[in-house]
Amino acid sequence: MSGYTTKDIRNVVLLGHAGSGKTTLVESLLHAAGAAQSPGSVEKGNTLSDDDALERKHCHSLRSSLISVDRNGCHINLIDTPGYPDFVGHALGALPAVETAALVVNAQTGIQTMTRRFEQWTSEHKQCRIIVINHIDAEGVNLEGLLAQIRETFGDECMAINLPAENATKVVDCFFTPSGEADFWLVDDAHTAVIDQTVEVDERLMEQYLEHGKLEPRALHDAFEKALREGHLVPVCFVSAKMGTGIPELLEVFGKLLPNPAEGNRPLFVREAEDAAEPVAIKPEADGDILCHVFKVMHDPYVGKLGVFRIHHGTVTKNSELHIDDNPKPFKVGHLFKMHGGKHEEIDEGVPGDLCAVAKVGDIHFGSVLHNRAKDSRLRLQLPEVPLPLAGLAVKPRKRGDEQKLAEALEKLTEEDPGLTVERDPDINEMILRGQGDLHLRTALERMEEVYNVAVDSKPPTIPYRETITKKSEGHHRHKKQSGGAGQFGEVYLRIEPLKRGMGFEFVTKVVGGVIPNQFIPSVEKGVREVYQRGAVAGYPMQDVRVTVYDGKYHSVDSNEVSFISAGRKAFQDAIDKAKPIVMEPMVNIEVTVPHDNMGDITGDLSSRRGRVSNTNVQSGGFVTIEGQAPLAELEDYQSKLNSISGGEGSYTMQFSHYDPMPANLRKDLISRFEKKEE
Ligand SMILES: Nc1nc2c(ncn2[C@@H]2O[C@H](COP(=O)(O)OP(=O)(O)O)[C@@H](O)[C@H]2O)c(=O)[nH]1
Ligand SMILES: [Mg+2]
Repeated sequence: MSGYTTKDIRNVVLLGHAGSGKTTLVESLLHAAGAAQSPGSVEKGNTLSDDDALERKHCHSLRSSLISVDRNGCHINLIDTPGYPDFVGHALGALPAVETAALVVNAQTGIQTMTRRFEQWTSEHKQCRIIVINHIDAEGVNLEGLLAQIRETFGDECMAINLPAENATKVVDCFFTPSGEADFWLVDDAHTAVIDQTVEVDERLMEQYLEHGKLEPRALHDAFEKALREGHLVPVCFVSAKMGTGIPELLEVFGKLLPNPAEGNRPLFVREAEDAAEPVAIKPEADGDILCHVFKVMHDPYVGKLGVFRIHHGTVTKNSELHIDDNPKPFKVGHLFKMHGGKHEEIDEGVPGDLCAVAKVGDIHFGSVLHNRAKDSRLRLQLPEVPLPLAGLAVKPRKRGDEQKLAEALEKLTEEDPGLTVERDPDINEMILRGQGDLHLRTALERMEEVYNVAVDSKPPTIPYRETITKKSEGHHRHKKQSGGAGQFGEVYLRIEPLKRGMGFEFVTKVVGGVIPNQFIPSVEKGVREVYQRGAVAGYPMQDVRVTVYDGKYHSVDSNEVSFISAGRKAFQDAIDKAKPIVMEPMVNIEVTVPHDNMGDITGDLSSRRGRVSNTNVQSGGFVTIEGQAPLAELEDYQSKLNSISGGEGSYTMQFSHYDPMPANLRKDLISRFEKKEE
């Protein structure tokens, strides 16, 4: 199958809101290129990219999927991605592996939130872009209006290079050989507009153009690539993935106009150095050292863990020995694969620019750099930032003894998805799975049960409240027991005082004259720390307290460690009771983006959640961003509320800010719940 070289490769990631038709488009492209017998359908669950059992069950993509099409000597690698914001990690992860992002817009629904976000990300990351307007066959769509809206939202660089014709049952070319009549606009005008835009990036070409008034499309190639790289031109194409309209034309555009790996913007590699990281430009040359990066990890039931990578430099063969990041011990590639949805095919070699995979390499993870010389051990690729996962679920195995199985399943899940993390909270002995939102977490649970066969119990994670004191006080306890044999005796006097936020715990000894012998001081501290970690009023860890032990008494026969642990614990508790203890709650900074019309509802809802708004910013396309702060405890169901207010158009991010004292009435609730539990 091979036989192609770097210049024949096109790498394209399909991005767009869920339902825009990306998965259907892949099927349709494969069919038009003669690869698939008949195109699969998302509803029937027989597409190549939605190959996973859960994707078929839910009829939408949950992970990125790599498929290639060979056509007219071009090898096109397509990465299909999920469009739901919850699975954005999979989509963002694929960006550094490709030259071009194809933004798929559903003509029926217009530009939607995720498409807007993807457009922002890809233009920020200097990715060549193309816009594919899909669903042009649907009833009552206004394609002319949509094109105008796209230009208004994403800029006038978005220019049609073909146009719908004969009531959107055909498309006519406006670039290579403009002729025929379109449903709207004049083909010649569209042609001139694209040529004018293209020559603007090349002065010499511009002069030729002005002189002759005409240029061959072939003469335009280099300028066209430059315009794509600079974001000076974003071609727009029309298709119906379902009917096949515009699909052969789109394949032609991919092959003839999109950049090959040598023509795209260079990936952002940096060499880590002592003081600052220096950028390194990598040209895709076949000879010389090997440099790759892993953009996807997947667990296949037959071959195990697969690391899918992009070759940036050199040629990878079965005999290549590659290091992972700064690991001094290389692994041997052994078997090299091309992925085709869930299937893989063994190949002999991978050329620069191509996307390949290796199996059974334990240490490979998302973002790993693979290379063949120690000198490159400090090379890193700058990865797109995936939003910090804040939605959480505390998980534990339903069956005792499944702990190991659960840990393994969680590891696989987080390896596959850069938007998912696992935290262990030792304070409360909880395992917390964090993701982008409710759907994300539910899907992860489902995958654990159905794919990894671990039954899991889950509940909202305990909010990490903290306790502290607000004034100085003193505490005392005399521990004395006389029951039969040896007695127990220990007496402790201590002072406590609040410390500044973030100072933590301090334990000071000011005992004079050995009234508490040195050997028992650690026992006193142990007792104090027990209370500090477990909490004194509501059952949450304390913070920012200094404890000074200054007096006490011991007994030469009856005193022992246990006595002083107990005396320390109770003296500290006694002091806390007199020090006006409070409960503190985590506050987060929240940023909500919604259509302008929803602004009032969002700010109203935030203040009903004890939040406050600090700023609002108008965004393009009729959106606003509202910034503010709110208690984490009030935001548990925020995603679903936001969805219902904004009809699914809204999105939000949040980040931990600081701890604030809880209002007295809410604190009382927490405390009484704790007291009931203690009884
Ligand atoms: N009418 C029409 N429906 C389409 C077209 N492309 C996709 N669909 C349908 O739109 C839905 C979403 O398609 P899918 O490929 O899963 O979208 P994705 O979420 O972007 O991958 C499915 O029901 C498809 O059958 C199209 O060009 N025309
Ligand atoms: Mg899909």
